[in-house]
Formats: sequence, C-alpha cells, structure tokens
Amino acid sequence: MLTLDSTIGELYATPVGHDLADKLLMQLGQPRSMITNPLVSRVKLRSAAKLVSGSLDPSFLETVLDLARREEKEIPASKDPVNPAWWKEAVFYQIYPRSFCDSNGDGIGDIPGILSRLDYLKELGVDALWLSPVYDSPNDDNGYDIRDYRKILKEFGTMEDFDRLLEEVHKRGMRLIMDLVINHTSDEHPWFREALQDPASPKRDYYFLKEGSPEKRPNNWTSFFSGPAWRYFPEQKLWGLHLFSSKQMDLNWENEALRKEIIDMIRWWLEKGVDGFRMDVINYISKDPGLEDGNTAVGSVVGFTGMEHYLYGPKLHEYLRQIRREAFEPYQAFSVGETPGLGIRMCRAVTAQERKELDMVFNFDHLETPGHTRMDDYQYDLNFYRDHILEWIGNYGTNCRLSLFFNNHDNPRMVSKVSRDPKVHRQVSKLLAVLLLTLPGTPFIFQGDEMGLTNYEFTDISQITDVEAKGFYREQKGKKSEAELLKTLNAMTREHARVLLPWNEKLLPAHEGLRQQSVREDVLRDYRLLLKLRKQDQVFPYGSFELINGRKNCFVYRRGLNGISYVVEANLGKEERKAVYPGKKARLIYDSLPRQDGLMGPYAARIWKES
Ligand SMILES: [Ca+2]
Repeated sequence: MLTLDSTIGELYATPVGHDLADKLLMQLGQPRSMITNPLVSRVKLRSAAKLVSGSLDPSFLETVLDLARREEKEIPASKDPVNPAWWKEAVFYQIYPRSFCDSNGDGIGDIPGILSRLDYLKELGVDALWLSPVYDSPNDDNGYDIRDYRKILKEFGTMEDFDRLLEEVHKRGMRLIMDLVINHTSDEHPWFREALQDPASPKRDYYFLKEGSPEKRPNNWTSFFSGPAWRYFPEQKLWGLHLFSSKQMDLNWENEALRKEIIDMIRWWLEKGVDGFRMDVINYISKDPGLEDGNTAVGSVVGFTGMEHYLYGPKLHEYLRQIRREAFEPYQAFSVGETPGLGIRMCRAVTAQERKELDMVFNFDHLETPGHTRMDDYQYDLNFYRDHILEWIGNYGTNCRLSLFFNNHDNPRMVSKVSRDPKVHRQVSKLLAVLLLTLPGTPFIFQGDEMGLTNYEFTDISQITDVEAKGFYREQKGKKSEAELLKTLNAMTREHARVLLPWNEKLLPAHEGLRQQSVREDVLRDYRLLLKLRKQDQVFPYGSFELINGRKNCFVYRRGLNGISYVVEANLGKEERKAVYPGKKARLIYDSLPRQDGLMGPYAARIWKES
C-alpha cells in the first residue's frame, strides 16, 4: 500500500498519482522529466514533503495518497488492433436544442425545429446526434436540472415530437444519443420535494440532506457555480448538497433504491430505441460517505474545495459497472461520459474495454493551454493541442477510444480562442475540421462548427443567460470595473455556444440586438467534403498513426490501413511557411487554402492520398 514511505516514482506509477502530478507540472509549467528523472523518482514522499514544506501543505500529500490508494495498479494500454464498433466509425453531432432551430418563432429552439433540419444533417454526413437535455426542467441550468426524466420540456415540444424525431433519425440511417444527467436533479423533482417535506420518506436518503443550524454548513465544499455547495432549507432545518447551482441537488448514489430508479429510467429510454447516452459529470456520482471537509490546500490548487471527495469516488467503478450491466448491455447502448478532472490514466480506468464501465469519455485537458483557465482572456496555441493529442494517441491504448472535440455547449468557440483576427477565422475553422476528422478517435462536431461560427461580442450582461456566468458576475461585481468584467465574460461564457444558429430569423429576447453571424458557405462545403472523405474507407476511424513532423507550427502525420494511406499537413501558426511534405507521388485531395507558390498560408491544412 502507498504510504509516506513510498517513493515519488511509486506514486507516479498509479493512475491517480500520475494524472495529478502531470496536472500540477503542467500548471507550474514544468516538464515531466522533473518527476521521471531517477534522482527524483527514488525520493521518498516523506522527504519530498519536507523539501517543499512551506510551499506545499503537508496534508496535500496525504489527500493525494488517499486518492491514489483507490487504484494502485496501472490499467495496461493495449497495442492490439482496435475492435470495431459503430461508434468508432461514426461522426457525432451535438445539438443544443435551445439554440439549434426554432420552429415557431418564439426564439427558443425546439424538437420540431430539429426535425426540420434532419435532412441537412444527413446531407452534412454525420452519423449520430447527441441531444443535450430535452427533459422537463425549470431551466435553472438550461435543462441540466431535470424535474421529470420521462417528460419533454414544454418549450421543446411533446413526447410525440420526440418519438417522431427518434423515428426520423433512424429512418435516415442515423443514431440518437440522449444526455443523461444523473449526478443531480432539480430541486423541483418530485423525489426531492418528497425528500424535503417528509422525514419518514425513503426518498430523504436519495439526496444529501443533513440536519443542522443555519450557522453551520455540514462541510466546506464549494459549488462549481460560485459560493458554498450547501443550501439551507429553513422550514425543515435541513442542509442540501449541490455541487452545481442551488437548484441542482446532488443524488446519493449510496442508496440502492435510488440507483434502481435511475436504471429503470435509463431502460425506459432504451426501450424507446435511443442508441446511447452522454453522461453528465458522471465521475462525480460517488461521494466519500463521511462528507468530510475538503482539503483547503487542494481546494486552492484546483479552485474548488472538496473535489477530492467525489472526483474519483470510492464506488465510481462499481456504479458505472452496475449501470452498464443492468441498463446498457441488454440494449447494446453506447455511453460517453463527461469526466472533468480525470487525466489519461484515470480515463483509461473508466473506459478500457475490459473494465466494462464506459465506452468513451470527454477529457477537457486540451481546451486551455498550461497556466490558463477558461476565465482568462488569452490566445490558444495549437502547438499545445498537437503535443496533447500526441500524448493521448501514443499512450491511451487501443483498449480505449479517444473522443475528439474542440467545442461543446460549455465552452466558447475554439476558433476565436486560436485567433482574434476575423480574417483568419475561416482558415482556423477548416484547420480544426481537418484535425477533428482525420486524427485517430471519434469526432464530435458541435452545432455551428460546420458553419464556421465564432464567438459573439456581448455588449451587456443582460445578453448573457448562462447561470455560471451570472454567478461569476455576482461574485466579481464591485471588485472589478464593469468593462473588465464584460471582457472576462466575453472570453469565458458558455453563452457563445448558446445563441440560436444563423438560420433562425428571430433570436431569444435576451439576445436581441446581438449581431447575428452568417453561415460561412466555404466552411460548410469543406465539412461536407471531409465527412465524405472519411467515409471512403476505414483509414481514419481505424488506421495507424505516424507522426512525420511535429516541430513548431507543424503537424504532419500519416494515417494508413490495408495499403491505403493519407498524409495530413497542418500549419498551426499564423505565419506562412514552407510545406514539409513534398507529396511527390501523392495526390492532393484537400487544400484549405490553395496557393501557387507551394507555401502553406496561415492555419492552412492539406490532405494527400499516397496510395
Ligand atoms: Ca420554439
């Protein structure tokens, strides 16, 4: 067992030790060799703690050890050929229903709107749709606060609309996966209402409801949406845990009856014929039963206090296996988990095929460059993405499947992070499309990527409806000038991804006056072309990967399978440069920015077919 007498190297050999150390090194801007160096890796943790005492709280290491002990053995990365599966060949397209397509002019996207665009999606060439929540919800967090798991939100339509959507998706040979939000429910969910009102109800144990006085919170955990993670209910003299907004009450997965209810609900949707689920913050479902105080030293590093008690909880693997065994497996359903905070080795522990937990996960480590968070207004260097993805391609293992994405409903658009210069945006959009669709893994397009959409310019806080941004604003108001706050909000807010797509004539009342973008037809055309290319053979989903050149601003690689091979060359920088790949015997099949002089223009991308 790991103790303070174990060495740094032994700690680094565990999935948790490895991922946390890597994250810390990255934040400090230090190379990994700082730990793998034998002189360092042989040092006992006890001595290391002494060396850094003063800069690192000793309890920090204890907390890391506690977490690392949960999984002391490395899960091996396989090098065997990839097992085929439909979701490894598919290209997914994420629909955020509220801002996708509005059919009745109320400014809110809806299911009939999605239905009206299915031919567009089919023609685009995507294979599966991921629908962000469409369940009944008071919309405190745009549907990620579910009031009724078996009902459709009125603004989005009816269950008949949904059934028709599923049927029409299937009719077109596409698949549909739903969002599954089971770490928490809305405080308006009947389970929670009953739990709160009736002390004798078995539902009381479905949540974390703790008796106490208003002065003393059960622990010091903080919420991801600002402030403490506890809400007080004065009438009942109860504290309720909410890691997210105060209307999103965390479910207690320790309770067997709760787990059964959730599994029944999942099966109910699978019985309808949905093809799988994207599982919201799924790695948070198992909390340390003691609900002890979070380590404040850890809290100050990660930004949220208490995370070590649920990031990689003691029964996470057990619960994931139960869901898979009892709900997914009987229906051969696909699963992709949102797993914030897990690094490569921890992700492997929940997705390696022999573990029988999740099919894939979304890891977010590539979304910000080292030393930055989403709260920072900075320019993203794609050289970092290249190094990040090379690390995952090289080390994740063929028993795991990479998910590829640059955007989702929780982030501003990557294209605007890479460059602020509107003149190069279409090039960056195409470059990201090429990487997304030709690197090894399963791509997820976010609605509007294919239109070349960029970030919006919000001119007033009233234009931002996102609960996270509003919480941030409340917390910072008065500490910084309004202009500074608006600048930060423009850099970080999820609202960028939540404005109705440009084919809608009328925007949400809050977004009125916002300058709507137009579809960049050449980006759309290139997406169609690249998606078509991806379908010609199985090289991109399953082929080998070989790095040809990974120097500054270069990303040149070969993908090959059964005698067919392609070379992709990308210019990751804003300066033009000489092409690296001569392409003498190859055929140029895609060029995002054709030029006579052979140079690669800013953010240009080319694809060659060698044989
Ligand atoms: Ca509508």
